[in-house]
Amino acid sequence: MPPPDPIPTPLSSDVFTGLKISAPSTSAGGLPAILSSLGHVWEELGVVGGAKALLALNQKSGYDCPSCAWPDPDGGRATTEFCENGAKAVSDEATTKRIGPEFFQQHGVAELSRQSDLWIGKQGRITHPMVLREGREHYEPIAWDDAFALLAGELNALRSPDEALFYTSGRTSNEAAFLYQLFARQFGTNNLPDCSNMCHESSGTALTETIGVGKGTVTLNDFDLADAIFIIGQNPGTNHPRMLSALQSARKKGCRIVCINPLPEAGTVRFKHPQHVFETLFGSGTELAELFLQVRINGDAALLKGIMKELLDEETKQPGKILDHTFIAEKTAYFENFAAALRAESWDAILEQSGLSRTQIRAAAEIALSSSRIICCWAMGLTQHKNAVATIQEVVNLLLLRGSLAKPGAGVCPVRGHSNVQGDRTMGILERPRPEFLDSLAREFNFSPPREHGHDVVSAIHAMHDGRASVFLAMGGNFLSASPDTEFTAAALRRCALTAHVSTKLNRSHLITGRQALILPCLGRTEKEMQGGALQFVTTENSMGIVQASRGVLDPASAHLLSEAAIVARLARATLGSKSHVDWSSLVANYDLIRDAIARVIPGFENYNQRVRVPGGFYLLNHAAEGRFNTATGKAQFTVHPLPENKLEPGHFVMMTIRSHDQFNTTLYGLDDRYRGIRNERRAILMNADDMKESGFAQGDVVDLTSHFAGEQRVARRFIVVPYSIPRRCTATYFPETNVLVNINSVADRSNTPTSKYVDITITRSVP
Ligand SMILES: Nc1nc2c(c(=O)[nH]1)N[C@H]1C(S)=C(S)[C@@H](COP(=O)(O)OP(=O)(O)OC[C@H]3O[C@@H](n4cnc5c(=O)[nH]c(N)nc54)[C@H](O)[C@@H]3O)O[C@H]1N2
Ligand SMILES: Nc1nc2c(c(=O)[nH]1)N[C@H]1C(S)=C(S)[C@@H](COP(=O)(O)OP(=O)(O)OC[C@H]3O[C@@H](n4cnc5c(=O)[nH]c(N)nc54)[C@H](O)[C@@H]3O)O[C@H]1N2
Ligand SMILES: [Mo]
Repeated sequence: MPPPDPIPTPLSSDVFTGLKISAPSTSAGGLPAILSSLGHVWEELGVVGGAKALLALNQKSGYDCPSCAWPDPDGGRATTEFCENGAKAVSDEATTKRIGPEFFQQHGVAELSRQSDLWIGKQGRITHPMVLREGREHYEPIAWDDAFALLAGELNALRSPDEALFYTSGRTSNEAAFLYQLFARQFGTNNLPDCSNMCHESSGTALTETIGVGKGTVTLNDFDLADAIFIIGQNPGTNHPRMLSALQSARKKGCRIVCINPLPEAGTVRFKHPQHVFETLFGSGTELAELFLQVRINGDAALLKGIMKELLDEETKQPGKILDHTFIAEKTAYFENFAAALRAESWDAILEQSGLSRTQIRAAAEIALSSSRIICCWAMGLTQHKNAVATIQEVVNLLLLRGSLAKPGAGVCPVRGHSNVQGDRTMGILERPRPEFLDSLAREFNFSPPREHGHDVVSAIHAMHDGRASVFLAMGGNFLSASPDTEFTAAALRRCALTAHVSTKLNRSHLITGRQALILPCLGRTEKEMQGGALQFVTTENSMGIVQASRGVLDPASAHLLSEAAIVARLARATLGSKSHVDWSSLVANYDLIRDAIARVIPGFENYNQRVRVPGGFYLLNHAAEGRFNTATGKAQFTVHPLPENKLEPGHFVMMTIRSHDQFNTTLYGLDDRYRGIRNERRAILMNADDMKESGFAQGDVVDLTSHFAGEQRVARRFIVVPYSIPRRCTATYFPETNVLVNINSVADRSNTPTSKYVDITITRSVP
């Protein structure tokens, strides 16, 4: 029997902050973006420190931006190759504010839990390792050796290594990630859940099966060569602002851009390049998208089928002119099955589910049929649905029909989130490792890695919840707030013997803990890493498979911080002792040695140390980009999927949880969602004005949201209704305030990703 839960600690603050609404922006970037970034930088860093940090950002001799995973241009980099959000991410990490032992002595965990996420995040960098002992209200300082001994003791007391969970968030460098997975496997488990499980897991699953690699196949150069770019379920103006420069440049070369989104997101419509001063001040910006399709939430599969039906019809009218028959014959499998199933699909269902007209779908099809080089980009709008894997495979189907793969200017582009989430996976952070990877790890380090698959995020939460796992260690991230079903996840974490977080800043996961808890404060990407008397650099892989060096430039926030790699090495020594034959101390004293080991274990990393020292780094091999498909048939595969069932009962709505402009995942920089014209408030629900009228709501009404899944309900109270341009019966709220509504069992087929973009809700007026 699990022990009864202690008095529940608040999981969030539900205080309103004072909503202000204005018209949504029609363009992104420009002067407001510059002013907004400088404001954040000065507030956190002061003018001098801010300039130093920003000048090194994304320079070939500097550090990799800790914000998103969008690549840097290959050629000369502007001295300001950063964006508003990069600047905010840097100031958030490089802030001059500090929280040390006095702070924790002053504030207990229950008190801290009542604060808002914004307040918690703004307190500053954590300076000392801290421990929360059983039954105590306050974290106390602990010496590093004692912290490692405590964690090692709990790990070694487990009945089985599979009762330990080793979570990773995607900021961790290749070097730290490689050591971390090695430690977990030498300890004896593949329990390596990571943020990808909630993010692009569906893309990895879909692509591996159809084209044989789980990554994108295009690079930035391809953007300049594309005839058409489809941007599906992604908000680059806010989440990948540097992508807009690539789109702008493609547009100027005549590329046609299509945006598919339930919301008319700023930036994809019109964009002012913040680094082109003249344009920023005086220009009206470039019109990026020529076609915007305001699809219903999860109507993408229907829309894609519609576009492809038009292509098949047109092929019947102009035989041999529309489909790329040579490519289909030589490079693909299962075309006939696919075409037969698609012909049988009904237009009624397609129109109904997509919420679009036949004319709109025809317009998209016309762009597809007149473009021989097509790139499809997507992000969370496609990956976080029950049928996510299937929808992404429809994207692949579309590209295969037009032969838009494995040639310049064409291919798949899943746009990754965290700056090194792709690299962490390449380094072996994955709960279902491939046998060849384990074989080579075994050879290099002379041990037998566990072969059974481990837990992903959702199954890790279940395991903690029912007592099958009880030590939780996180390499970065904010597991409680980022995970679905906040109350359920909180109960799971509280049942652990120990929860421990390697972190730069305080977050809610430090406040909802196991019987004991540790905060292990680490260096961030912007800081100098000294090991073995020498300055080290780390490496990362961006969204397009480019691996490059990152060198911090700032002095560490505190003399007590360790690097993530050093934390893993010391923990491994404390836990494994003489059972491990790895020379952890030497590896961590010289990161070149870690990279040499990576070079021997992971294909594509040969001569890692030499190649990554070349400014700009190197591209990893991508067989699919070269036309070699490592699938069951050795070809790229067409796949057949039924239309998803998006059934809503009368009075129900579908809710997507999205990012505002002032946040990086669970880290809040501020309370404004500037481009959408929603300021100073995050507890808002965006609704269609006709739906509001029909349900009797007016702007500013305060409502409670109830989610419904498999007969279970979850409630989130006090949200303010805001009318917005969104299809009927679709609504939007901000992540993570509404994670409490995402049922733990509502996951994508096969990728097990929480369906954060499809929550079935009812909306009722709050009782004051
Ligand atoms: N500034 C900033 N940058 C970030 C992040 C951040 O929080 N802040 N997070 C990083 C991370 S980890 C990630 S994964 C990425 C996330 O980048 P995005 O995927 O752009 O982020 P979301 O806000 O989740 O936006 C999803 C978009 O999909 C749309 N959408 C939702 N449901 C559907 C649907 O059913 N169909 C279609 N077609 N569209 C839909 C929404 O309207 C929204 O525009 O950004 C990364 N970069
Ligand atoms: N409802 C809903 N839920 C979602 C999503 C959604 O769209 N909707 N998106 C999902 C997605 S795409 C993702 S990727 C996950 C994100 O999940 P996570 O990656 O777990 O969450 P973050 O908010 O990015 O983590 C922020 C914390 O990381 C720590 N940190 C920052 N920098 C460093 C560093 O350099 N080293 C270390 N060790 N720690 C550091 C800080 O303590 C900070 O508080 O959330 C997922 N959850
Ligand atoms: Mo993500």
